[in-house]
Amino acid sequence: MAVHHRLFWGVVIAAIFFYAAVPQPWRDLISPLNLQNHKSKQSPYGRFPRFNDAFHFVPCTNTSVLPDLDDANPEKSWASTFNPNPIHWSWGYRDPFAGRGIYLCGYLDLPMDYTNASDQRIVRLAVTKYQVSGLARTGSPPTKSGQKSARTLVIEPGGPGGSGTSYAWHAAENLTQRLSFGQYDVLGWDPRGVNASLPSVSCFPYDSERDRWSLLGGTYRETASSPDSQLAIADAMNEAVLNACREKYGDFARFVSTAFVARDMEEIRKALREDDLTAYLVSYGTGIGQTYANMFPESVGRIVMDGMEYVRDHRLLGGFGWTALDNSTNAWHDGFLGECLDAGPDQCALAQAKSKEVVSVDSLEKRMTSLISSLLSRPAVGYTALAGPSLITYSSLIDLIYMSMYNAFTWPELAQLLSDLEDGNSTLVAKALESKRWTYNPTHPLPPHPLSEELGILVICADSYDAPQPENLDWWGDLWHNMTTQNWIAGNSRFFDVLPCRQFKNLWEAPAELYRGDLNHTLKHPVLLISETYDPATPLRNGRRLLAEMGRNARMVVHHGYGHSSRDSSNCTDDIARTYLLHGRLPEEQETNCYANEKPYRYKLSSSMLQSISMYSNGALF
Ligand SMILES: *[C@@H]1O[C@H](CO)[C@@H](O)[C@H](O)[C@H]1NC(C)=O
Ligand SMILES: *[C@@H]1O[C@H](CO)[C@@H](O)[C@H](O)[C@H]1NC(C)=O
Ligand SMILES: *[C@@H]1O[C@H](CO)[C@@H](O)[C@H](O)[C@H]1NC(C)=O
Ligand SMILES: *[C@@H]1O[C@H](CO)[C@@H](O)[C@H](O)[C@H]1NC(C)=O
Ligand SMILES: *[C@@H]1O[C@H](CO)[C@@H](O)[C@H](O)[C@H]1NC(C)=O
Ligand SMILES: *[C@@H]1O[C@H](CO)[C@@H](O)[C@H](O)[C@H]1NC(C)=O
Ligand SMILES: *[C@@H]1O[C@H](CO)[C@@H](O)[C@H](O)[C@H]1NC(C)=O
Ligand SMILES: *[C@@H]1O[C@H](CO)[C@@H](O)[C@H](O)[C@H]1NC(C)=O
Ligand SMILES: CC(=O)N[C@H]1CO[C@H](CO)[C@@H](O)[C@@H]1O
Repeated sequence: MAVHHRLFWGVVIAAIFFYAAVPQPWRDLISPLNLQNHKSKQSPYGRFPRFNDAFHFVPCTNTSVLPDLDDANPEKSWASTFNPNPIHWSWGYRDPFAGRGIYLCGYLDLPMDYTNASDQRIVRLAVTKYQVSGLARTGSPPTKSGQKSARTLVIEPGGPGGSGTSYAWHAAENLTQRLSFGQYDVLGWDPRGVNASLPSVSCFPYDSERDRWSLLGGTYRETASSPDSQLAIADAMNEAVLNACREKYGDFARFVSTAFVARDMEEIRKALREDDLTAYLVSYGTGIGQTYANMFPESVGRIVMDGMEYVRDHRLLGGFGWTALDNSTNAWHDGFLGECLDAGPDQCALAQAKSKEVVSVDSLEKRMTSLISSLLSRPAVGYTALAGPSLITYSSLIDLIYMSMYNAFTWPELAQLLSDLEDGNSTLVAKALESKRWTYNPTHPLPPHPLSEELGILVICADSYDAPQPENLDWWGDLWHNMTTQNWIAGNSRFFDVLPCRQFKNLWEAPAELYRGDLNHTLKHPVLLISETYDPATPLRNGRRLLAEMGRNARMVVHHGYGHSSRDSSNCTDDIARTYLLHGRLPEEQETNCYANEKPYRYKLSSSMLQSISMYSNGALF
């Protein structure tokens, strides 16, 4: 969230800076004379929203907030938020004279229940589009400027629960460059229940309440003196949280399944007036993509999925959790530790020998294991100026390690922090935990809405609703044991994602729609899958199984690199994705191997920038 604000404000500040710096002709069109026309709602670029625009787009400002669901005339309320003064708009970073792109904000109203025409309720989806050609000035001769691109790259960052509008703010300019040489507009939306879309699901009235709660709930199995009683506590807490969701949102949980999200994406395609869909879908977004492609095979244009899920697993009880467990410990061993030693002590603090012994991957792994397990009997203590006293627990440290496996760009930092902790200095780890773990920051003003955190659980549990469920907790206790034994890094975190499903069924009727068909429909155009060898959340095995089922309706890049999705950049992967998105051409072979350009601990600045941009999707669910 902090990251989003930084970039958002960056845009505003850049716009002010440009105003001061630009020469005369540009100043003319944003001169104070033009700026005073607030009442007429005229701008040098005309009026917004444009006539007949299904998304009601207006240039984004820092005050673009969607009209409430109970607003009797939302279009009018929205139109009145239009600020005709272009200095308040969010322009792209590029030179203001050379085809400035612009961020447009809008919304799409869709049925809450697609399966019941007599249910009048709607969801209002927040949409942010980066239009690469910028805007055309009123009265200027028609050019490409101000027009939508031939295809629009629809993006989705995953989750479930990730915000597509935030993703657009962070990444649209990079993505259009990387994936289309700047040819395509980029559109992100907040899925139903998420962030700025309405309703937005937060079952806690304030983020601080959720923080408190998570302190109790996030306890790892290894630290519990009695796993059974710890499980009973976690289960009761889940019941309380889901019950709060039902109190606050009624039957909404019946309408958030991935099948409905796929229908929303089809409505977005129609609103764009494009014959078929062009998209870049990441992580859980690939689950939306697989479902979409098989529900709407005739609408499949050029769809790239990156960080592969296999949605058949999500139909099974706990599947969303256990399907993720294959490779995070490989990433730790071969990547975090192995590449550390390859890079050497100048790049990685842990490569420094602490005794006369030569450091090997195995000896380093032993040292780390004993450091981490030492926290089982007693947490380490720390201090931060912001929070005061702090504890470094076994559970919180492993949470941090798991998060870091998502993005190899963070590894030097993690190595330094573990090395310091080993030497008895907890300053860095306390600071990292403080910034990663808590949402509420008492020094910041209270945000207008709490985060839509609980939406993710509702989607995961809706998608596995019809799986047979054991009555008692024993099966779940077994699953917890199995998952944490298989994977000490991801096992607990992934188990906590699925345990709430035990309670979901007691609180809601069946979801209005679940897609249960095959995944091998014949598509209008084949899709491109990108699946990573060391992905800590979406293992290569998932991509392979989907590819086997889809056959010639898909091709796959096996991306040899670290981290979640293809953020460990590879020119080979990018070239294949771009050729496909721009020209519709795919490799002949089912699988193509691509290798990351660089190695962890040795990234150059250019790719570090890309990495930090994508660090946004670093949440535990993604
Ligand atoms: C929006 O940005 C303007 C500066 O462009 C600032 O004066 C105003 O306070 C901001 N409004 C909000 C709600 O942040
Ligand atoms: C359809 O919606 C109507 C109006 O809200 C409601 O009364 C009815 O129960 C719904 N039917 C189903 C099958 O959900
Ligand atoms: C990504 O965007 C940032 C900020 O606009 C820019 O500095 C960087 O060069 C971009 N990277 C790519 C690969 O386009
Ligand atoms: C990922 O996990 C699978 C299944 O456990 C294993 O066969 C494969 O070797 C692992 N990949 C890597 C790169 O270690
Ligand atoms: C602990 O680490 C911090 C951060 O690197 C450093 O500023 C501090 O001096 C260290 N403390 C001691 C006692 O070495
Ligand atoms: C746990 O693992 C055991 C041994 O592989 C297996 O028999 C059992 O079905 C698993 N239980 C669950 C709930 O996954
Ligand atoms: C899809 O796979 C199923 C088996 O799972 C098979 O019966 C069906 O014929 C396949 N459909 C197509 C279009 O290949
Ligand atoms: C990847 O492409 C960039 C931009 O074209 C180039 O500068 C870089 O050298 C390439 N890297 C590799 C490893 O091919
Ligand atoms: C309305 C709302 O909740 N908006 C949030 C969407 O997500 C971004 C990034 O997390 C927040 O900054 C917004 O406040």
